[in-house]
Amino acid sequence: MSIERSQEIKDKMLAAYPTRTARKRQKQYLINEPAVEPKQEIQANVRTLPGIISQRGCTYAGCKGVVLGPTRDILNLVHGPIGCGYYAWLTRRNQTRPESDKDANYVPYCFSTDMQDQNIIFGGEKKLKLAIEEAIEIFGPKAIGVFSTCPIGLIGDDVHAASREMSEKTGVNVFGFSCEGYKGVSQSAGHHIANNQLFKHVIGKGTKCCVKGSGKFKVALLGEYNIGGDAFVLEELFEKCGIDLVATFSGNSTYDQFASAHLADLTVVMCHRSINYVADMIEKKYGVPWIKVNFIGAEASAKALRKIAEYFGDEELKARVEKVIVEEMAHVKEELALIKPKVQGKIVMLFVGGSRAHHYQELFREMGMKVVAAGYEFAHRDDYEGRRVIPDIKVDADSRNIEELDVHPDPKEYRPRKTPAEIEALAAKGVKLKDYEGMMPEMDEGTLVIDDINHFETEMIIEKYKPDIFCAGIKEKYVIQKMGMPLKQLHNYDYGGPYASFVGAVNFYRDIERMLNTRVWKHIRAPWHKTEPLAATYINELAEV
Ligand code: CFM
Repeated sequence: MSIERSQEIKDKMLAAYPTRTARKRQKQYLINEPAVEPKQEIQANVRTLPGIISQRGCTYAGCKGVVLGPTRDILNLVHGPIGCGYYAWLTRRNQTRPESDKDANYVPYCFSTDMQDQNIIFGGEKKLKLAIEEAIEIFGPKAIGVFSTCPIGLIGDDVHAASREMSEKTGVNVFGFSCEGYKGVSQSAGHHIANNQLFKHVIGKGTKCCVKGSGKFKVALLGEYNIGGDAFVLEELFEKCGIDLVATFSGNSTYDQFASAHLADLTVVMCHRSINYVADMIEKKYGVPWIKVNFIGAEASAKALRKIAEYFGDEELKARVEKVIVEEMAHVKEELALIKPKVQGKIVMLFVGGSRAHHYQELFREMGMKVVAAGYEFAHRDDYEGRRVIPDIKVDADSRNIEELDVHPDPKEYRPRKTPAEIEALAAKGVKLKDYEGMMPEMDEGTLVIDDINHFETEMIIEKYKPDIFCAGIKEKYVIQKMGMPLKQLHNYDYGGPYASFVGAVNFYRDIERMLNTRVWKHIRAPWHKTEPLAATYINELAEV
């Protein structure tokens, strides 16, 4: 896509808006020029313009739904009306596998305080404490998370005090989240709140006896939420390589895993947006460094494994990793040889969350497909431009609203895993700690980057670019499919997946090829194709004739 063509489309989209809206909106569009200096800057993580119909979610969705949702033995209690509680309920997204039938699994349950009018008027803390007591009595969980919904913040219930009181009374670890839906500009605020509370109340509480495996290579995997079973295949992959997965945040996870994540010797981060805060805080307090990885795509998975092996610097591990890559790649290459000729050159657009719009570009690149436009719903500038911009990101009233924890090295447990000289040597080998370069440097020149895309813009870029496939979520799916174009959901994978690791890549190649080449799209005729549009003439015009 040429810069001129993208510019033309950008101008057309902006022309539809009132001047003030266009002025604000244009800061969130960018025609990518990765080689240009100074580097381009995009506006992100700001309030959605009123009336624009964003695809974003709320703070409660980010905290309860995303970060804590997949945890199976923390009882997640939603403090609020039952409408919000609906989202505490069993979802297809969160798969989990307890080790035995006797192990706790609260994923299929919905726990809510079911606030009624009179609780809203007179306060709901009493009801919350009773609900906590009842939950402990019936389920006997190791921990309870209490999630505040919008009305709770409005009436001023103190979920933290109530949680503290119940913790002291019962001995169960109960902690609250001030994750009222309106708290931030999107679900991103909810991620941060979830990170803070997990760090304050869970991480670090575990001891060595909680850690599975006794191997030399202990890793905590952050930002992996087991969508479509991704965590399951990653667990298998790590095992094959002889790497011990101490904890996953939070796909297929347990409370004990979270509690002992600081005992790993390396933190690897998949979704940077949702959990980089925990990775940073673990490093500061316990001395465990973190690296950014991506296990979406076969090449990406190989790269991630090599990065981990290089970090540990153990020759045996490196050899084992290479052997696994060769084995896995054999199948991948076979499949790619069949699929690639059928999909090569097809055009893709991805507008997803805060990391997948980047991660899935690797998979499409492997298939020889072309990404012409991409964007996040709620990511920050660092996810677009790289972490180097973090010091320059303006702190506004909305981001100031979210607590920043002041973290220091733990006097007893801080143990730097690498010396400064080792860190330097790793960087020289391409393993940069605490680094993420973001999505834009990996996208082609002339591609369109749009933050917080709305429905009008979605339709516009589809009309202008005519992509072969659009990747987004359920809110966009049927509207776009009615245009006669396949939409691949990347929030929950429709009915497919897993897509992580080498096995996942093969699943993805097959699913995309099927979606692209099925003839069903040619048979779809939008309603406006079938019916003659209604036409009329003014009566007074007729009278004049
Ligand atoms: Fe991270 Fe996620 Fe994502 Fe996200 Fe999400 Fe998600 Fe997502 Mo939907 S944590 S940013 S808040 S990878 S729910 S599992 S798929 S928008 S791109």
